[in-house]
Amino acid sequence: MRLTTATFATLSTSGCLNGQSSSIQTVTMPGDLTFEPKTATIETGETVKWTNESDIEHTVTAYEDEIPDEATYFASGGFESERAARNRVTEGLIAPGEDYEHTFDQPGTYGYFCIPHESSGMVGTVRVK
Ligand SMILES: [Cu+2]
Repeated sequence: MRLTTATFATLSTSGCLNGQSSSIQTVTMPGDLTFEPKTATIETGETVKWTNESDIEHTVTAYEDEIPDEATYFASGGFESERAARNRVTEGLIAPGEDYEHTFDQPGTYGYFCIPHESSGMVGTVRVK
């Protein structure tokens, strides 16, 4: 009993000390045309880092009509609209081993996808509490 409590306290303390790194959540692209986890849940102000662990290129592209009204549009390549991202897809590609980050300042639900593999169901969701 006592040991369990002590262990828990230690974990909590290290969590606080690592405030900087714990505010980044990682979503991977493991190579089977998915985002893992498919739904990532974070706190407002936290950052999601998408890492491409596959050997092919992907994008992270928000669905313009599946993000909160007040939210800033986001897409790998830095596009300001889904249309621009789709029109200039090669500029938004995340190469194998590369990553893309976005910080979420507005709570809500965000839908996004990979342009080349949208038809294969490569879509994901970020829930910002
Ligand atoms: Cu993809």
